[in-house]
Amino acid sequence: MYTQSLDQQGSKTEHAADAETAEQLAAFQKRVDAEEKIEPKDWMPSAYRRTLIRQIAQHAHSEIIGMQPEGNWLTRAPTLRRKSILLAKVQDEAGHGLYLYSAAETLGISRQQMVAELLSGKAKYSSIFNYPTLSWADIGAIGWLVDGAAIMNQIPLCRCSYGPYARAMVRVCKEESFHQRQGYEIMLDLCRGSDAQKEMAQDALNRWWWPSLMMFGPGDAESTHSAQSMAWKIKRFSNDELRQKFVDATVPQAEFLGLRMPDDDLKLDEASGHYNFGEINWQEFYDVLAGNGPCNKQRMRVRRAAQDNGAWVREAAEAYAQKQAAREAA
Ligand code: BYC
Repeated sequence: MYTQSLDQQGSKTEHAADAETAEQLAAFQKRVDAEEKIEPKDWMPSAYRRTLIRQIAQHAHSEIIGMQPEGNWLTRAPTLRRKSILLAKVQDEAGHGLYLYSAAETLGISRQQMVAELLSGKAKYSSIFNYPTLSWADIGAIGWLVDGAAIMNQIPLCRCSYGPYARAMVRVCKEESFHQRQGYEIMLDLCRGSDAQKEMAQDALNRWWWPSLMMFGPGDAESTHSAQSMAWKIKRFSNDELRQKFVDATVPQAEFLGLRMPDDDLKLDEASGHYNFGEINWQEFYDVLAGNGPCNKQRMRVRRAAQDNGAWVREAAEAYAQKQAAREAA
């Protein structure tokens, strides 16, 4: 019912898009500049609504697809403690996906439509989840680097101008912070272990470092949405600014582990206090976005199968809800 009324509101807004006046746009920008939160029933430019739906849906899909690489190690975690922690983490990712789908629904798109766009290949999800998890150390590297990069990107999203997204991010960030620590703890244990374990940690770092840097998106000159998203205070920092912050925070952590970063050009610039780093292989990034990463096809195949295999659960839940509603109405 709630979603339906928002859907109608959404279509009216689309219909009225041509009629957006300079006064409306200026008044909206004034609210954003004054750091007021924009709420679902407030007037907003249709392009602001579209940008948020695109970004939040992509973010939600990333959380859901992101369960796959880690899920791969649930049955092979080395101890019961590690298995229960990993189970909780993967379950958290599902929860993040659900908060985010709910936040996007407040903009007038249905969950079914978002899922359909993911399954048809129209909607993107984060490039990082198209890489394989080949060893247990990859679970450590994902927590340390992937969740670490995610936190760097998501802490500023807690101040996003759109209220429901900003509020969802507060809880997500608290959980991501725990995820990052569990990943670093795995890396620390491996690095304090045997030579073979340390080598496994180094190999995971070698494979995950560059894809983690790509998570922040293309460089600022190539980023199509950044300028407008920053003006609307959806994004608070550019892709390159966040990438630099991540590098600066992570290099000392690698040093503490006693691991080498797989980048010969990485060097601290004493004057700025920032690390200079080597050229990212953007061709690889765009290949992954085009569906040609090492695991794109597998990720989508598994997601489609999960959708099909879960159809009976959705049907049963809907039948139950209808039965309850009919009882209440009687
Ligand atoms: N992968 O203009 P730009 C997690 C696309 S989940 C794929 O800079 P924007 C976790 C971009 O969509 C982490 N596509 O875009 C879960 C655009 O294409 P379209 C996910 C990417 O939106 C489980 C085009 O490139 N986090 O933490 O201003 C386990 C041009 O880019 C990527 C989020 O989703 C990419 N990496 O900035 C563990 C955070 N980068 O849409 C951990 C929310 C760019 O025009 N999202 N593209 O066809 C954001 O902050 C922003 O959307 C981005 C990109 C910084 C990612």
